Amino acid sequence: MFVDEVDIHVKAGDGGGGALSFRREKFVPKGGPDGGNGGAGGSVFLVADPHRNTLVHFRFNPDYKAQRGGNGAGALRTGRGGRDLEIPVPVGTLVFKVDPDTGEKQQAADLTVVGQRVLLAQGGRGGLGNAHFATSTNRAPRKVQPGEPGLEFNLHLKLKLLADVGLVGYPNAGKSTLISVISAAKPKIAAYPFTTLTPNLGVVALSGDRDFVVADVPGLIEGAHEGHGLGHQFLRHIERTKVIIHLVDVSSASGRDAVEDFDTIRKELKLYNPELLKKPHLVAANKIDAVDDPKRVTALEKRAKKLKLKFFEISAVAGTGVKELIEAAWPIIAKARELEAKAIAVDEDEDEGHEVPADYNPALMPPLRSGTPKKR
Ligand SMILES: Nc1nc2c(ncn2[C@@H]2O[C@H](COP(=O)(O)OP(=O)(O)OP(=O)(O)O)[C@@H](O)[C@H]2O)c(=O)[nH]1
Ligand SMILES: [Mg+2]
Repeated sequence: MFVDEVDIHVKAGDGGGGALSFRREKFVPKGGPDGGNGGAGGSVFLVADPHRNTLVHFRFNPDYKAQRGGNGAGALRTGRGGRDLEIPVPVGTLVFKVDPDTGEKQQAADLTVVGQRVLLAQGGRGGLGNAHFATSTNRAPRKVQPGEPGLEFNLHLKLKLLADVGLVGYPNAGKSTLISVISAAKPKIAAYPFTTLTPNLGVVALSGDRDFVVADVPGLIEGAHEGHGLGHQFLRHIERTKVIIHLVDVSSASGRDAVEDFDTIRKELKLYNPELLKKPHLVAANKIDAVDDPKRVTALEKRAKKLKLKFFEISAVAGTGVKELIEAAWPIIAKARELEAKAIAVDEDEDEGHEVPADYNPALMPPLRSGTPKKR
């Protein structure tokens, strides 16, 4: 099951309480306070895991809690620290903090890199034991602190897959067939529309160490923006792609007008997000093996050329022209990756010399519970 939006609740561990204790040894009367501090509660992190590509596991487990810190003990023993909780999420997961009162969402993180680890809820600090409060005038303090509560949040997770190439087209155009030919993905393929109900990802390996990720999204039809067919709901998964391959069925058997189909899909893309049309597009006339009226192909080619888009004739089933198509996508991907790498390098340079304030709280958001934890 493919799930790309979920609500979860996370809670960091509470800090352990400080201990109230006095040293008791034979022949040492009034041994003095020796209550140790409580341990810190565990924090909650999200980690981008390349082996996940849906949020489905959250559907059944919406609550996450890190371990609390242990209480302090006599003989100045500090409580053990609570274990941190790491929650794996697919790469491309956006995290929003949900205001418990208004339901308003505010973006808190975007996990775009494999292994990226984001602190979401900081564990509470441990309370101080009575040993801490001993002074020259109060040598037997009975004061201890409770542990600080761990922060907790309501979160909304939204997946925007990170693929290099997005495959779009009418239902039945052959998108799933193409992804099954160029990658190891094995989506369902059938001779009826809306075979694909959720996006599929595939890795395409070219010669050398070149590879990229393709997303096959469910077919679009006219009026998708109004919810027709499967609607626009999956288009956000191609918003972050670097290239769009627009597949058009030009076979005579389809009984469809290739140019009309092509224009309809472009219109739907634009209605969803005009930026989608600004991405590089490659137009692929598919099912070239089943064409008996070549005019269908030339008309589409003319339309593509008019828009200054590269045009390919392919047969996903027979493999004709497929290599040329994916090789044409590569330079665009390579260039975009280079620009991305540069942008990250610039970011890192700018980070240099930034001073982190001493009271910096790495918790990304203000706490859910009312009132902030007590200052010490
Ligand atoms: N003759 C011919 N048939 C093809 C070709 N590519 C795909 N088909 C057939 O077209 C039909 C639809 O293919 P799919 O790959 O399921 O199409 P899709 O675009 O993924 O369709 P949806 O998931 O419904 O949007 C299947 O019967 C395929 O065998 C091709 O190059 N030539
Ligand atoms: Mg399909």
